[in-house]
Amino acid sequence: MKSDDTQRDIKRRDFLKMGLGSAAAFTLGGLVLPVRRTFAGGVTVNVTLVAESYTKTLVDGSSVTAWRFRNPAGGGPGGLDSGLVINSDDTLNVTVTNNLDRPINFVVPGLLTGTATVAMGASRLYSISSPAAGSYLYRDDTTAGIATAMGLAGPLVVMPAGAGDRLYPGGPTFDRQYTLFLQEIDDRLNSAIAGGGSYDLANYEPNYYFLNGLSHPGTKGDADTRIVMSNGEDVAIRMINGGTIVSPMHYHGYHVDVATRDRVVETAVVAKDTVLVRVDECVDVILQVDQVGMYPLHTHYVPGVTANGVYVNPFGGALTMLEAT
Ligand SMILES: [Cu+2]
Repeated sequence: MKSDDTQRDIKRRDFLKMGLGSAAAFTLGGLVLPVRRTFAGGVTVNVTLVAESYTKTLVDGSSVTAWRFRNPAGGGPGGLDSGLVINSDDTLNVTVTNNLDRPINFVVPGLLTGTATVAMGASRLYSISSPAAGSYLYRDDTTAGIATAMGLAGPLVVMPAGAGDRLYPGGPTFDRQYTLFLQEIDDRLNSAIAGGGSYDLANYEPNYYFLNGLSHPGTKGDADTRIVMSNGEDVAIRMINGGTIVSPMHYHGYHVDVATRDRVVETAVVAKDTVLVRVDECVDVILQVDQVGMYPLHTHYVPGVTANGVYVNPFGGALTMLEAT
């Protein structure tokens, strides 16, 4: 689908509506991360995350009660209310304050599991030292998936110490990097949980889809979520699935090389147009920009580019733009 009519239509429309965006640093957890930088590193990073319920406005104007980790010191990429960037020789101290209606915990698959819960109204310290470089997510694992489905999750990026332009020590270099945090909402679940009820995840069928907490067209209007590039660059894109369903992410206009899946280096690298991102999985890819233009990047699960099953604007879900000049 590199040059289908739909894509050309979107491209024309977007050029008319958007103009050209500027290159974006991404801001996570109150730490500004320029796209290419070597950190001093070796420091202790202290962060507070407040687990809380809030009202999330959806792209079709409806709203739901959702859960989030909110960092009072600053939000994550896009519409996320937290997101963390540290260096691989740092120590990360996360104090979780639980303002939800049940105990939760804080885990980082691949780094920190089996942690103690934090009771309602209480706070607990979770600590990580010298993590391996790569992309991670944090979430709860004591509510049988309900908290994650409610949105209680966020991205953690660990940069290799002394090599801020690489995904991992000795790995491929990049000129820019972006993080796309994949989530979705089944508003029936959110309503049931917010109302004090329960929900059988066997019936889970999401109807709203997000990249960095945003749905199209909010995605392409956001400096963290619109993938702005220059011809000739290598761009790292971290796709982190903090949701509850698998997402096949389709790149128009370009092929990408999968560098790592869950921090494991991909050995048989084949240029791909569509990359599967499983639940809980972090897939880092390198996009070699070999042409100028504007192309969509989206989930190829068709309900995922709608809002409650309806095409709006003309899409309403997990779709953003790749834009190279
Ligand atoms: Cu496509």
